Amino acid sequence: MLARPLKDCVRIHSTSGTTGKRVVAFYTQNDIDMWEDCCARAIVAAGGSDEDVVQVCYGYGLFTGGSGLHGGSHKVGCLTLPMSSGNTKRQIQFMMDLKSTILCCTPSYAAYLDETLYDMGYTTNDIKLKAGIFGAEPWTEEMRHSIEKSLGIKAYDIYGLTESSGPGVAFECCEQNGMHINEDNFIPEIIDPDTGEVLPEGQEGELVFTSITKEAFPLIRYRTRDLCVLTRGKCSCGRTLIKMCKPKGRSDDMMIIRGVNVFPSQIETVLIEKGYTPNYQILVDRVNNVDTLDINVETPEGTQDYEIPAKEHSLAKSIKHMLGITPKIHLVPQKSITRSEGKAVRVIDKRKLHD
Ligand code: DLL
Repeated sequence: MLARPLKDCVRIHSTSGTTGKRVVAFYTQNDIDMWEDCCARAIVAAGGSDEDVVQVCYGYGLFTGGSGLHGGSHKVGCLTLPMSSGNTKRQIQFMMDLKSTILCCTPSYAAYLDETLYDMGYTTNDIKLKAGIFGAEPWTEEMRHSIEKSLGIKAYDIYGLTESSGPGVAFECCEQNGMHINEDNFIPEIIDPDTGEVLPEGQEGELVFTSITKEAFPLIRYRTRDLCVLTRGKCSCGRTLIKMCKPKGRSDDMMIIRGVNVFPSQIETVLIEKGYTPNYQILVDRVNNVDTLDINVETPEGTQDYEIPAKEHSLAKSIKHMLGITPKIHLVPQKSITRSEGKAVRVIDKRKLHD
């Protein structure tokens, strides 16, 4: 899929390949410049300027998150901390010592950093963060509010995919209500994932991109598998770029459990609304030809042992209300669910192993 001789290319990035075939994307210098401009716009839209200290905790290396936001931060003239992900206590130390003002990482890692900050005995009074630019995985409005409240920041969404360059295809502005697509570089369309038919503005379907300016790895009506809605309207920030809503999940993320379509984000919404942390694990299996849905959730602080069955029952009832099927809830000890430093793995679908 390379559209330029290799000698014109200056970089590659790649997807992890854990959920399918690994994609290797190539970049010319112009491609890198365009991509970094897109990320710079995201930082400015989140209130960033050359006065800011940007802590980049997306992974560096083959993943596009680290390099993309790093390049954008340079373009804006921010002081850039190329932390990459991991070494969470050190992240907190740098955040305090260098007075980071903008945090860039996955939303699940932001939640982990937040938890670690408090575990280390600090509070938001000890840090100077004002904004976070979080993306690379689906996250709910409930998770946004929870992170904003706990870290005392504004949390902005950012979207992109390796095939399109990386983060920065779309970014949120001060309205925090959908992401502006960089239409001078990417033409978006929404299609019906089953028929391929282009759907009118405002209807939900699969997001498709055509790149206008990419040289080495151009996209022509590239299917992202992300389900979303496009809306064009007046934005209070003054930008006229079309907006995409938060992706509702990937068409290939959707689980069909006992015939019901289930997205992990629906479960996350209920958990956070009911005061649980966003640390959970969804286990799907098939026993005697019947699908089973088990959800491990960490027990809220201060819960007495005798309260656990009632809490599990009440949570199962709320999720049944949302999904129409009853899950088995297991309240597990606090901090027993592995924290993610990059994209969180929330679903283990054992049915795929049997098939
Ligand atoms: O995740 C690029 C990225 C890095 C975006 C950092 C934002 C921040 P991939 O690893 O190729 O690239 O994964 C792309 O991740 O098709 C979506 O399914 C999902 N995704 C990315 N951003 C969001 C988001 C990077 N803001 C795939 N909300 C995409 C929901 C997202 N899903």
